Amino acid sequence: MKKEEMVQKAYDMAKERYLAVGVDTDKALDELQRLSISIHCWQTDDVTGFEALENLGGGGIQATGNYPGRARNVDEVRQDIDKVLTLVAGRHRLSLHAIYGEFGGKAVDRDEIEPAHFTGWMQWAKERGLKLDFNSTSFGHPKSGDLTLANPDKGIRDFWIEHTKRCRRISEEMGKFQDDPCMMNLWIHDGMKDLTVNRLQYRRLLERSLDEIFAADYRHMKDCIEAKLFGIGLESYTVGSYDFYLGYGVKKQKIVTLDTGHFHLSESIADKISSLLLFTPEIMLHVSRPIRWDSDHVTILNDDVAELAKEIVRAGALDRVHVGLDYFDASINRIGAYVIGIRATQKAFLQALLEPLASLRTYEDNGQYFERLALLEEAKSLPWNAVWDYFCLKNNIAVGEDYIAEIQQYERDVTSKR
Ligand code: RNT
Ligand code: ZN
Repeated sequence: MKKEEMVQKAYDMAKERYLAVGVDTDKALDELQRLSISIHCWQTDDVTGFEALENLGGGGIQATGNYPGRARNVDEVRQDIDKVLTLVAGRHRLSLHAIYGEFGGKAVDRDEIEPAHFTGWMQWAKERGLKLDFNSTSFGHPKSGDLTLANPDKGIRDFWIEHTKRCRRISEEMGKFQDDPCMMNLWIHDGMKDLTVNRLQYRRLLERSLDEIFAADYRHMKDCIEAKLFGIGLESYTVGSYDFYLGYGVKKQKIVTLDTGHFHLSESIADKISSLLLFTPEIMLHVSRPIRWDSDHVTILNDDVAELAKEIVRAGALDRVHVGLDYFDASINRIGAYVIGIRATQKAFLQALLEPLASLRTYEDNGQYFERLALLEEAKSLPWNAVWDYFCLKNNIAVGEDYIAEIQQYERDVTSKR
């Protein structure tokens, strides 16, 4: 039997099987088709960027591994993203960091960046029907140190305030150009390595910096603020903790970014969705995979991601939650890293969309908790993978493991020659 025929047959059977538990697979497929994932550009080059500045360094972030073939310039990033897009179904977004501008070999410092440095990206994205998102970059710079927006030194603080203001302006231009709001994420690493005795001071400074940054109102971009638990070398205190940004987000109605690697490992990120939906306007996600710490391993289909997707679908919040990825593994083929992570995220949402929710909720309403648990268990092995294969087939992209060979070929032809 030909593969297409097999996939079609399996889908027809799966469709019947799902109907028996009250689930419409065609409807689930339509919703999955609309799920737009914000693909992070920084897995292409290990979060290096293309500034022509001297003395970079400065810490705040770290990628590990030295697999050959990383993108060395904007053209190579685009080439790699183009390849990735041929191996995943759906229409997605691309999330850029400020250090990925087109600076034409000139030393443009972070407090000098302008929309003009990103018009090439806007044009390129438009040609592909991609929407752009944006991020300010406060790490990897001589002024990064341990404190940026929360630095008691006004000169350094102002430098980063100016940078972040400019990032908002760039995001506004992107949003206007693409006629769709640009999600701008603000994450800073600010913190201290050891016991800190003036925690309030730095948090107050960060609050003031944010107020200043957010003073201008924009219509085509949305602000997202991302918390973190700790950073390497900054283990004892993080200025922008979850409590801090949750409080700020609720007070100022900003979008809180939940990075799945930024919490205690036993904490459920999925459980935060329903609370944030009540008190903040929308939610931004950085789907990642922490191993022992915020290690930014490639996203896979594990229980954490599956549960996160389920909570979003159960809350009927697909239109209020923005799904972005954030990992950078420099130890394996980078194109492969993207494809695995994007496909895993889509699989998690597909499983969520195929959940027999009506029956589960009836059981719950009736206090039938054995029945609820039993159906949840059985739902795990319903033939969702037949629906997944059909989704890939219908979109004309590699079914199952077929993408491995395609990535190996791209490695032979392109990345191995860099
Ligand atoms: C770092 C944050 C942040 C970065 C990117 C590059 O811990 O997760 O989102 O990974 O901005
Ligand atoms: Zn993140």
